[in-house]
Amino acid sequence: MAQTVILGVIGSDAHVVGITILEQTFEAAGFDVVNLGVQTSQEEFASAAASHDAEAVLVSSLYGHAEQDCQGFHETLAGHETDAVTYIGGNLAVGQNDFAETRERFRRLGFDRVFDSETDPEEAVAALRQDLGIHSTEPDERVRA
Ligand code: B12
Repeated sequence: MAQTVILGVIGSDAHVVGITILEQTFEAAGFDVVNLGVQTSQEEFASAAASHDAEAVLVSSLYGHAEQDCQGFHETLAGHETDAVTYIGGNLAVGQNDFAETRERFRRLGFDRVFDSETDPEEAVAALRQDLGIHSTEPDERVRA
Protein backbone atom coordinates (compact mmCIF):
# COMPACT_ATOMS: atom_id res chain seq x y z
CA MET A 1 0.00 0.00 0.00
CA ALA A 2 1.27 3.47 -0.86
CA GLN A 3 2.46 5.72 1.92
CA THR A 4 0.51 8.92 2.54
CA VAL A 5 2.07 12.35 2.50
CA ILE A 6 0.27 15.45 3.76
CA LEU A 7 1.36 18.60 1.97
CA GLY A 8 0.47 22.25 2.47
CA VAL A 9 1.63 25.85 2.75
CA ILE A 10 1.47 27.00 6.34
CA GLY A 11 0.06 30.20 7.83
CA SER A 12 -1.20 33.05 5.66
CA ASP A 13 1.19 32.16 2.84
CA ALA A 14 -0.42 32.00 -0.63
CA HIS A 15 2.53 30.81 -2.79
CA VAL A 16 1.08 27.78 -4.56
CA VAL A 17 3.52 26.86 -7.35
CA GLY A 18 6.07 25.03 -5.19
CA ILE A 19 3.59 22.65 -3.56
CA THR A 20 1.97 21.92 -6.90
CA ILE A 21 5.34 20.71 -8.16
CA LEU A 22 5.95 18.76 -4.96
CA GLU A 23 2.52 17.15 -5.23
CA GLN A 24 3.23 15.99 -8.78
CA THR A 25 6.71 14.74 -7.90
CA PHE A 26 5.60 12.73 -4.87
CA GLU A 27 2.63 11.28 -6.75
CA ALA A 28 4.87 10.25 -9.65
CA ALA A 29 7.13 8.58 -7.08
CA GLY A 30 4.24 6.42 -5.90
CA PHE A 31 3.08 8.24 -2.76
CA ASP A 32 -0.55 9.08 -1.97
CA VAL A 33 -0.52 12.86 -1.61
CA VAL A 34 -3.12 14.88 0.29
CA ASN A 35 -2.53 18.46 -0.80
CA LEU A 36 -4.13 20.87 1.68
CA GLY A 37 -3.19 23.85 -0.49
CA VAL A 38 -2.18 27.32 0.63
CA GLN A 39 -2.99 29.14 3.89
CA THR A 40 -3.17 25.95 5.90
CA SER A 41 -3.36 26.11 9.69
CA GLN A 42 -1.40 23.89 12.08
CA GLU A 43 -4.69 22.31 13.13
CA GLU A 44 -5.54 21.43 9.51
CA PHE A 45 -2.13 19.76 9.03
CA ALA A 46 -2.51 17.78 12.27
CA SER A 47 -6.06 16.72 11.69
CA ALA A 48 -5.29 15.59 8.10
CA ALA A 49 -2.22 13.67 9.29
CA ALA A 50 -4.28 11.86 11.92
CA SER A 51 -7.30 11.11 9.75
CA HIS A 52 -5.16 9.76 6.88
CA ASP A 53 -2.73 8.00 9.23
CA ALA A 54 -0.01 9.75 7.24
CA GLU A 55 3.62 8.70 7.21
CA ALA A 56 4.86 12.22 6.45
CA VAL A 57 3.85 15.86 6.75
CA LEU A 58 5.52 18.26 4.32
CA VAL A 59 5.25 21.94 5.19
CA SER A 60 6.02 24.65 2.68
CA SER A 61 6.64 28.32 3.43
CA LEU A 62 7.81 31.01 1.04
CA TYR A 63 6.83 34.39 2.43
CA GLY A 64 9.35 34.70 5.25
CA HIS A 65 7.18 34.00 8.32
CA ALA A 66 7.79 30.27 8.65
CA GLU A 67 9.36 30.46 12.07
CA GLN A 68 6.39 32.25 13.65
CA ASP A 69 3.91 30.02 11.81
CA CYS A 70 5.64 26.85 13.02
CA GLN A 71 5.84 27.68 16.73
CA GLY A 72 4.11 24.80 18.52
CA PHE A 73 3.60 22.85 15.29
CA HIS A 74 4.93 19.58 16.67
CA GLU A 75 2.91 19.97 19.86
CA THR A 76 -0.19 20.35 17.67
CA LEU A 77 0.74 17.15 15.79
CA ALA A 78 1.35 15.33 19.07
CA GLY A 79 -2.09 16.48 20.26
CA HIS A 80 -3.52 14.46 17.36
CA GLU A 81 -1.35 11.47 18.22
CA THR A 82 0.47 11.44 14.90
CA ASP A 83 4.11 10.48 14.74
CA ALA A 84 4.58 11.34 11.04
CA VAL A 85 7.99 12.34 9.74
CA THR A 86 8.03 16.13 9.28
CA TYR A 87 9.84 18.12 6.61
CA ILE A 88 9.79 21.84 5.95
CA GLY A 89 11.08 23.66 2.91
CA GLY A 90 10.95 26.82 0.84
CA ASN A 91 12.12 30.33 1.58
CA LEU A 92 12.35 29.90 5.30
CA ALA A 93 13.82 33.16 6.48
CA VAL A 94 13.95 36.71 5.25
CA GLY A 95 17.33 37.16 3.60
CA GLN A 96 18.40 33.56 4.30
CA ASN A 97 22.14 34.33 4.30
CA ASP A 98 23.21 31.36 6.37
CA PHE A 99 21.08 28.33 5.61
CA ALA A 100 22.97 26.15 8.10
CA GLU A 101 21.76 28.43 10.87
CA THR A 102 18.21 28.44 9.47
CA ARG A 103 18.24 24.66 9.25
CA GLU A 104 19.34 24.43 12.88
CA ARG A 105 16.51 26.72 14.03
CA PHE A 106 13.89 24.58 12.28
CA ARG A 107 15.49 21.37 13.53
CA ARG A 108 15.11 22.80 17.04
CA LEU A 109 11.41 23.38 16.28
CA GLY A 110 11.18 19.63 15.70
CA PHE A 111 11.37 19.15 11.92
CA ASP A 112 13.16 15.98 10.83
CA ARG A 113 14.53 17.61 7.70
CA VAL A 114 14.80 21.19 6.49
CA PHE A 115 15.16 22.13 2.80
CA ASP A 116 16.01 25.41 1.12
CA SER A 117 14.36 26.93 -1.97
CA GLU A 118 17.03 25.43 -4.28
CA THR A 119 15.94 21.92 -3.38
CA ASP A 120 15.22 19.58 -6.27
CA PRO A 121 11.94 17.87 -5.28
CA GLU A 122 13.51 14.51 -6.22
CA GLU A 123 15.97 15.10 -3.39
CA ALA A 124 13.06 15.27 -0.94
CA VAL A 125 11.57 12.09 -2.42
CA ALA A 126 14.90 10.30 -1.95
CA ALA A 127 15.14 11.57 1.63
CA LEU A 128 11.63 10.38 2.45
CA ARG A 129 12.24 6.96 0.94
CA GLN A 130 15.33 6.70 3.10
CA ASP A 131 13.52 7.86 6.26
CA LEU A 132 10.61 5.46 5.68
CA GLY A 133 12.87 2.57 4.68
CA ILE A 134 11.33 2.26 1.21
CA HIS A 135 13.56 0.23 -1.08
CA SER A 136 11.35 -0.25 -4.14
CA THR A 137 11.82 3.07 -5.90
CA GLU A 138 10.06 3.37 -9.23
CA PRO A 139 6.25 3.03 -9.49
CA ASP A 140 6.69 0.78 -12.56
CA GLU A 141 8.94 -1.51 -10.50
CA ARG A 142 6.06 -2.00 -8.08
CA VAL A 143 3.72 -2.80 -10.97
CA ARG A 144 6.15 -5.45 -12.27
CA ALA A 145 6.68 -6.93 -8.80
C1 B12 B 1 5.18 34.19 -7.65
C2 B12 B 1 5.49 34.90 -6.36
C3 B12 B 1 4.43 35.52 -5.69
C4 B12 B 1 2.98 35.44 -6.17
C5 B12 B 1 2.40 34.09 -5.69
C6 B12 B 1 1.33 33.56 -6.63
C7 B12 B 1 0.83 32.21 -6.15
N1 B12 B 1 -0.43 32.15 -5.82
O1 B12 B 1 1.61 31.27 -6.05
C8 B12 B 1 2.36 36.67 -5.44
C9 B12 B 1 2.50 37.88 -6.33
C10 B12 B 1 0.90 36.53 -5.00
C11 B12 B 1 3.32 36.82 -4.26
C12 B12 B 1 2.97 37.45 -3.08
C13 B12 B 1 3.88 37.68 -2.04
N2 B12 B 1 5.19 37.41 -2.05
CO1 B12 B 1 6.07 36.32 -3.39
N3 B12 B 1 7.11 35.53 -4.72
C14 B12 B 1 6.82 34.94 -5.85
C15 B12 B 1 8.11 34.46 -6.52
C16 B12 B 1 8.46 35.48 -7.63
C17 B12 B 1 8.09 33.07 -7.14
C18 B12 B 1 7.58 31.96 -6.22
C19 B12 B 1 7.40 30.72 -7.05
O2 B12 B 1 6.30 30.39 -7.48
N4 B12 B 1 8.52 30.00 -7.34
C20 B12 B 1 8.53 28.81 -8.20
C21 B12 B 1 8.42 27.53 -7.34
C22 B12 B 1 8.53 26.32 -8.25
O3 B12 B 1 9.50 27.51 -6.44
P1 B12 B 1 9.31 27.59 -4.89
O4 B12 B 1 8.03 28.24 -4.54
O5 B12 B 1 10.57 28.13 -4.30
O6 B12 B 1 9.18 26.05 -4.44
C23 B12 B 1 10.23 25.12 -4.64
C24 B12 B 1 11.26 25.10 -3.49
O7 B12 B 1 11.21 26.22 -2.64
C25 B12 B 1 10.98 23.83 -2.76
N5 B12 B 1 10.00 23.83 -1.67
C26 B12 B 1 9.03 24.71 -1.35
N6 B12 B 1 8.36 24.28 -0.27
C27 B12 B 1 8.89 23.10 0.10
C28 B12 B 1 8.56 22.22 1.14
C29 B12 B 1 9.29 21.04 1.26
C30 B12 B 1 8.96 20.09 2.38
C31 B12 B 1 10.35 20.75 0.36
C32 B12 B 1 11.11 19.49 0.48
C33 B12 B 1 10.69 21.64 -0.66
C34 B12 B 1 9.95 22.80 -0.78
O8 B12 B 1 10.46 22.98 -3.77
C35 B12 B 1 9.61 23.74 -4.62
C36 B12 B 1 9.52 23.09 -5.99
O9 B12 B 1 10.77 23.07 -6.63
C37 B12 B 1 9.13 34.50 -5.33
C38 B12 B 1 10.57 34.81 -5.70
C39 B12 B 1 11.29 33.58 -6.16
N7 B12 B 1 12.01 33.74 -7.24
O10 B12 B 1 11.20 32.54 -5.52
C40 B12 B 1 8.52 35.60 -4.44
C41 B12 B 1 8.77 35.55 -2.94
C42 B12 B 1 8.62 34.13 -2.42
N8 B12 B 1 7.68 36.37 -2.44
C43 B12 B 1 8.03 37.10 -1.41
C44 B12 B 1 7.17 37.97 -0.70
C45 B12 B 1 7.80 38.83 0.39
C46 B12 B 1 5.80 38.05 -0.99
C47 B12 B 1 4.76 38.92 -0.29
C48 B12 B 1 4.86 38.93 1.26
C49 B12 B 1 4.90 40.33 -0.89
C50 B12 B 1 4.02 41.38 -0.27
N9 B12 B 1 4.65 42.25 0.51
O11 B12 B 1 2.82 41.37 -0.46
C51 B12 B 1 3.43 38.32 -0.77
C52 B12 B 1 2.90 37.24 0.18
C53 B12 B 1 1.46 36.98 -0.06
C54 B12 B 1 1.01 35.77 0.69
N10 B12 B 1 -0.01 35.90 1.54
O12 B12 B 1 1.58 34.70 0.54
C55 B12 B 1 9.50 36.92 -1.07
C56 B12 B 1 9.72 36.12 0.22
C57 B12 B 1 10.87 36.72 1.01
C58 B12 B 1 11.50 35.79 2.01
N11 B12 B 1 10.96 34.66 2.37
O13 B12 B 1 12.56 36.12 2.43
C59 B12 B 1 10.06 36.27 -2.38
C60 B12 B 1 11.25 35.34 -2.17
C61 B12 B 1 10.47 37.45 -3.32
C62 B12 B 1 11.66 38.21 -2.78
N12 B12 B 1 12.85 37.93 -3.25
O14 B12 B 1 11.52 39.06 -1.94
N13 B12 B 1 4.52 36.24 -4.53
